[in-house]
Amino acid sequence: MIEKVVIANRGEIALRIQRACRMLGIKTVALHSEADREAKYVRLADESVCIGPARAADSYLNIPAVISAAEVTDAQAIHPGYGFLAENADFAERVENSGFIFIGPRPETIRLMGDKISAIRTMKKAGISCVPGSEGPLDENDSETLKLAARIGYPVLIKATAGGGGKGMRVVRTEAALLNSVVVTRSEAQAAFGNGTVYMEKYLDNPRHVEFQILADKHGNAVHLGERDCSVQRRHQKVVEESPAPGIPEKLRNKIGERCAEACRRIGYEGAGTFEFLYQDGEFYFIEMNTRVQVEHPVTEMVTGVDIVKEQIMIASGEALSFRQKEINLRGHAMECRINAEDPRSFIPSPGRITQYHPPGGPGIRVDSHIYNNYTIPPYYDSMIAKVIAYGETREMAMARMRIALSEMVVDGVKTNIPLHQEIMNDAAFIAGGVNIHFLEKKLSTP
Ligand code: MV4
Repeated sequence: MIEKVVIANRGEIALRIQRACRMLGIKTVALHSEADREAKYVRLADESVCIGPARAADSYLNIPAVISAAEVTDAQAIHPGYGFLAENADFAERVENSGFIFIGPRPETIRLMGDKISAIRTMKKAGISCVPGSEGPLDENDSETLKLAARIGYPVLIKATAGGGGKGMRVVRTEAALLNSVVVTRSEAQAAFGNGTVYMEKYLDNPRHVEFQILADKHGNAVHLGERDCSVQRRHQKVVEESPAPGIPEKLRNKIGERCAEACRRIGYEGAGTFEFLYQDGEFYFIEMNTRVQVEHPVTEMVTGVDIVKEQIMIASGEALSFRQKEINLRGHAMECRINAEDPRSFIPSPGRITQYHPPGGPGIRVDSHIYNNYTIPPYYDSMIAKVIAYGETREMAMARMRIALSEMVVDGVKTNIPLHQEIMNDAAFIAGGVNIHFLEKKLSTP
């Protein structure tokens, strides 16, 4: 059994993981950089270890330092959170080879899903529909590439197999532009990821980003926890997420969710995971799988009542899931606003000292945040300072509570995107529900 967990992360997720550990009676070790000495998650942990200088590459990404911290504190397991080392298969492997439990899927699974071509191949075999495209990498045979694009139909998208999250992609609208785009995407991917392998998909013009949450244990049990709509984004950074996705028929949700769970059983997936889909014209197309807990997991927790981080730890310690699919019922609606310390119009980060902090509250409001009065937001990391999550019996109720929460929330001393969230919550298209991935950028470009 796990008695002590090292939390290899910072900020709100470090605090979130501590809370799950506490629920299980597990001791926590906070790791921190020199810039995070005063952090709340360090103060609240049972123990803490400074693992290096402010720069993430010298601390939160320093694999030997993280593993040494687990050794000196005599911990049994390491939780990577999201970002940093969370989807680094080599890290997971070194954690296991050093005798610790990695709280997440097996290293081979992380590696399989980290390569988008092998992820798509795997899911296609498991009966999950994918975007029409190349069956694998594009080769050096230009006439084959041209033929393929003609068969798929323009526009097409060239994607790097090592990419994801929006890096290493290129839309191609005409045959004349195709071969040059392949060359350019390949060399960009080689430079960015050390892997120039690219593949082709039909470019979907106005999809929504809808993702399914799954949990799978080491005993062959897997369930889905419904879906989240994450279409409100800017430059591949999600801004608002909600569950369930507006307008998805229950039968379709159950069908896609069950296929995801079945795919997990087939590949022996272990832990929490997310299947990312594009949803357009009533059809789901799988694009990527995330093998970590996600920032937006609370909206799923609110509508299912499942503590996803607690389940991750229980699964890693070898326990069987304590519930079956039929015991998972989606109830009500939840919405999350990511509060960033940034200029609400220019999006330039706004680090510095928080002179006043008043979090919102009341029925159906959850705030996941590591900030406090007089806390200084360091300039080295992500600018997200809080997640405000609103629950309601209906989407309208959740939105109404979110508007009140945003109006109550005070963060002084730094700029925040709270005004942007207020605009979104009052936007007619957003209120109607079901906006696509271009909604926010279009809204921001119209004066
Ligand atoms: C696509 C697409 C349209 N067609 N694939 C962007 C990040 C990566 N996760 C996949 N992405 C996309 N893949 C096809 N075949 C449009 C996007 C996309 C996107 C996807 C989800 C959320 C936001 C997005 C913003 C721009 C482009």
